[in-house]
Amino acid sequence: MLNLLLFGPPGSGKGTQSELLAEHYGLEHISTGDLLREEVAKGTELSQDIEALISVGKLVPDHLILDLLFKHINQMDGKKGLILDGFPRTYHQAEELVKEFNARQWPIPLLVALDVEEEELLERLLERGKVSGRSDDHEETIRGRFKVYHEQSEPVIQFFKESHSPMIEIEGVGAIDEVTANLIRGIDQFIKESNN
Ligand code: B4P
Repeated sequence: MLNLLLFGPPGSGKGTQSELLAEHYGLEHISTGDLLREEVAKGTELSQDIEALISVGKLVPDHLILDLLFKHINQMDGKKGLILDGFPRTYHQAEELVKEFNARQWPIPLLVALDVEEEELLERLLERGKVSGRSDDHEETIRGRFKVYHEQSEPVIQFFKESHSPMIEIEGVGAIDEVTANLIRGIDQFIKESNN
């Protein structure tokens, strides 16, 4: 069972590449950003709290995303491996993920970190903002999301190092298909080494 985590700053291509990798490896793709946007679309009381956080570039509370994600995973048939896109985004989410996967006797996922410079990220997200209609794709919020990424999400890398969990870093700049090829090369190498 192959399990992957697509990690990186906002706009690094997590969503874009996760879909392509899910297709290539036959994995179930789960985007926590999409799960939250679906929750917002339902228009419940919780939706308003989530939208208020997303629109200013803040993360939603860990307990909320953990609950939403594992409920979603429990509804799946569980045969396919998973690609989680945008999760974990905090040290605590990473700890809980490993606990949960251990409890299910599933292999700890490979963390695939996409590396892209901030100027390129800003350009991509402003471009996406012209068509996405997303409340968080404008400059002030994007800069806030970069700050949140450095402060709250980068420690996930630290967790993976400390716990000796599998991790690779991949150059995320270039045409979309070039980045996909880089990713597949890195992941295939990991699979080969784990089978030896
Ligand atoms: P997400 O939905 O995860 O969004 P993202 O980080 O902005 O985007 P991503 O990296 O997927 O970029 P994409 O492929 O679209 O999160 C949104 C919000 O939800 C968060 O800020 C947070 O509030 C909340 N949230 C989500 N998960 C959470 C969690 N676990 N805990 C707490 N809160 C959570 O690419 C961006 C653009 O670049 C696209 O337009 C794409 O076409 C373009 N692009 C991609 N690759 C390119 C390339 N190689 N060259 C040129 N352009 C490229």
